[in-house]
Amino acid sequence: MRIHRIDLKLVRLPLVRTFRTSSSTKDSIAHILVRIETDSGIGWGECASPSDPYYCPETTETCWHILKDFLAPAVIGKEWANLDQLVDFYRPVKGNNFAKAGLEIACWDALARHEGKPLAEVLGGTRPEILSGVSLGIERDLETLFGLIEQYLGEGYRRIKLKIAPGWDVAIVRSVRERYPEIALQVDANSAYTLADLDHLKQLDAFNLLLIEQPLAHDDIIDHARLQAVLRTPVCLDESIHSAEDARKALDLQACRVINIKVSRVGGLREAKRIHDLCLDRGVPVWCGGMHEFGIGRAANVAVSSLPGFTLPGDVSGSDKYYREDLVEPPIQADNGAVTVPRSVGLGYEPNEKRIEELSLRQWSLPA
Ligand code: OSB
Ligand code: MG
Repeated sequence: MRIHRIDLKLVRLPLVRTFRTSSSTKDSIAHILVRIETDSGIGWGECASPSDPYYCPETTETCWHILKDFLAPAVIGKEWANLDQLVDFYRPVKGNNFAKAGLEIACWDALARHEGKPLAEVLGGTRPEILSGVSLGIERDLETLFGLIEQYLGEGYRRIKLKIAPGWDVAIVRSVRERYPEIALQVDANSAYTLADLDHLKQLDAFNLLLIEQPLAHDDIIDHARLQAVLRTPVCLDESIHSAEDARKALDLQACRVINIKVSRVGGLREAKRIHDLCLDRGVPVWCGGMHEFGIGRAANVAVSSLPGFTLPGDVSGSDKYYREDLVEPPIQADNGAVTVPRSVGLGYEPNEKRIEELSLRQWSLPA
């Protein structure tokens, strides 16, 4: 397979609801779409980097730069038969995983379409449907949060994740747990705490949480191990894990008992699968995290979530949780908290090219 054309398109969509975490606030999402043409068909990918460097060091603009000036030139015109060979062409590029994932997903889509198979099947997925939860941001007050929980439980979502931060943590979680004693509930701190908060964080042990996600620094696995040693609740790492090697080291250190696998944070589906395989081998549960992807990136999340080790509900919600109108047909739908894994070829959802064209704020192509 040979890529002879690469198009980058920057698209922005308003979120149906402002999303606030301990590290950022956003009311719209701008992602770079990657479209490739190969000698055996096309492929689509999505670069799900936030616009600001508050979740990770990358931004939309660094992704644009790395894709345009390094990744696209590294792969164009080269012959490859599988993703291992493709990834080798840009191996010299360190880091920049969100940029890499955008291109890599497009290559998986092209490969799956070429083989005439659904992406999930090419990855080795076994689940006919995946389990969905929702991630709820920090809200103005508890009543507003209750309203949202009520809505999503009503829609059948299988678990609720609450964003927490100092001032919006123990008391909020206690109230939610008192109101909903039985629901699957977890929290995500996005690195809002340090070991100085250890006694405070220990209070979360009282609420029967599935896990506490990334309580400490984005680049730490040492302090997380110290925290996990005194917490009953499983620690789940998000920001700290960029590769299967990171996952191995974190598990060896007992820095966590669960891993959130985000396709974009780890540089694509190939590395996501490697982390999955490692965790499955070690009996460590994983789930699929999200970055408010449009339908293209979320289709990749659906496909990877079909692997057998994704035993916990993920942040792969229906399109309507995020956008009034998504970029794919049909929109991604969660029925009773489950998304059916598509059986059609490639990503399994068709990008609406006309709408994408209309919405593109900036375009770049190689060759020009
Ligand atoms: O930490 O998981 C996170 C969104 C943007 C950046 C970081 C995170 C999130 C979410 C929402 O929690 C996940 C989603 O629904 O796509
Ligand atoms: Mg997270």
